[in-house]
Amino acid sequence: MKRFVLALAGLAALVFFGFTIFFFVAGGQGVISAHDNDGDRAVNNATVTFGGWMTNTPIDRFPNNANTQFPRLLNHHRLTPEIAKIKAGGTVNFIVGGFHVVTVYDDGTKPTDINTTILVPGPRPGPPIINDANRRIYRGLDPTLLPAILAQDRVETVQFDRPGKYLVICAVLPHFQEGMFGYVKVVRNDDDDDERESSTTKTMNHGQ
Ligand SMILES: [Cu+2]
Repeated sequence: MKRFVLALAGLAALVFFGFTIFFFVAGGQGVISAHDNDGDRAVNNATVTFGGWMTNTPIDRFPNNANTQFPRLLNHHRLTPEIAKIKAGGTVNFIVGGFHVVTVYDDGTKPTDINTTILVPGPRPGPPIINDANRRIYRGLDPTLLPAILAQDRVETVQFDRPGKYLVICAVLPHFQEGMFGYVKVVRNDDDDDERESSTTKTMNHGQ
């Protein structure tokens, strides 16, 4: 009987130490993958196409001259993608194609919040430009003042530190009224589901 009790105790001890070792190893891997993720979190950016030259009707912008360089009626007044998702601290590269004004409003601003009766005072060339500064956190370049080479073909890079959902509009009044707006969704570094998936993959790879 005494031997039986000893054997049982031995078995219990083995099971206990087995689990302890298992959790220790599993926990260790978790720490390793968390450290790996820290490196990934530091950098993140998205690309948003801000208008674009359409090809349903052939466009020939070559050679550069006033008649063919900017086919105004053949421009796609949309943001693609409409919602860009980045991590806090990341950047969005707005690739501008056409006569547009990149304008970003603070977290939670809705398109209906924009006062379209406030316009950049004239007289000035081109279409009216929305000038509602309330909650506006970024306004891009005025294409009417840029050299032709940059006026309708350029990149503007905007950085976002704080999590939130930021409204991005084209401030050219008729474009905004057509629906030329989208959002930048900024998530906390530890909020991203994709990151968790890659963490799992990394943990599995560590075991191989
Ligand atoms: Cu526009």
